[in-house]
Amino acid sequence: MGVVNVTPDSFSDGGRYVEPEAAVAHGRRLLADGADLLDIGGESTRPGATRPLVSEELDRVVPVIRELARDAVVSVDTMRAEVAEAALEAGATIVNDVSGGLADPRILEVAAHAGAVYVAMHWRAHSTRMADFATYDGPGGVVGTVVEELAERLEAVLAAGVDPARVVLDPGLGFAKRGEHNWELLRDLDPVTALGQPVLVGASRKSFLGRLLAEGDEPRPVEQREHAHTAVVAHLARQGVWGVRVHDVRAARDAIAVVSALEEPRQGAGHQPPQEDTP
Ligand code: PMM
Repeated sequence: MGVVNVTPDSFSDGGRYVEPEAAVAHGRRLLADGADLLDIGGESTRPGATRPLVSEELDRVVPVIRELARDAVVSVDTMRAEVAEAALEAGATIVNDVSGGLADPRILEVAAHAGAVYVAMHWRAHSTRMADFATYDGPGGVVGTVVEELAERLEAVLAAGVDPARVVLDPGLGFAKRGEHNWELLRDLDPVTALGQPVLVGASRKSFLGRLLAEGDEPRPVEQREHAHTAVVAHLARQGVWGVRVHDVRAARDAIAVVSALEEPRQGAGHQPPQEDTP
């Protein structure tokens, strides 16, 4: 899943694709790099971010979705029912709701009514306040608690009428989670997979990678976290996740090709013809 942030303030690529033409061109580049689908969002969820008006969010995403959905599978990254509805009308077929239906419960009915795929991410509060909710003191620790809270969201999603075959779950790395929480979730994804739904994970460029690679107190800058992220993608591919939400599609594709080659030697390394003459 290639990320197209049509926002002035995302931590990873804020402002670069805020003009519709730039966002569409970026989406096309991600498709050329091998993205299976594009995730188009108009609200930054970086820690501390304030929310755009509904009208602003609509103006950002709808024209970009309309254009890219002509030749790509498109998901809309939104927590708002109204935006999801307009995005689905414009050609999106997936609703990626980082709040898992908590921010605007009507979004579940919108997804159900449209027969859309619905991604429910683990979430506790909007970006201005989420750092206050990063505690997981229960007996199951962060993994047990996230699984429990995701299971509740799954129940709500199904109760709203979304087809069970169309629900994807996401542990929500970085959302009301500190670095150690993200690492624990990455280490132990099986309980999330055991909920029986496809799993999506977004680790790309996130600050826990910046801190891992810090020099002294200086986190590694956002644009220099890609090698570490590629290693995370290889790990996730080994876990059999359904999807990875990434900014650099080429790097992720390469990591997945390596894992496929290791797991299925005869079909592995993608669809290359055999090259007998190379060592
Ligand atoms: N992360 C961001 C935005 N949307 N959606 C899902 N399903 N999972 C995520 O981890 C996720 C998301 C924040 O990252 P960005 O600012 O780079 O888009």
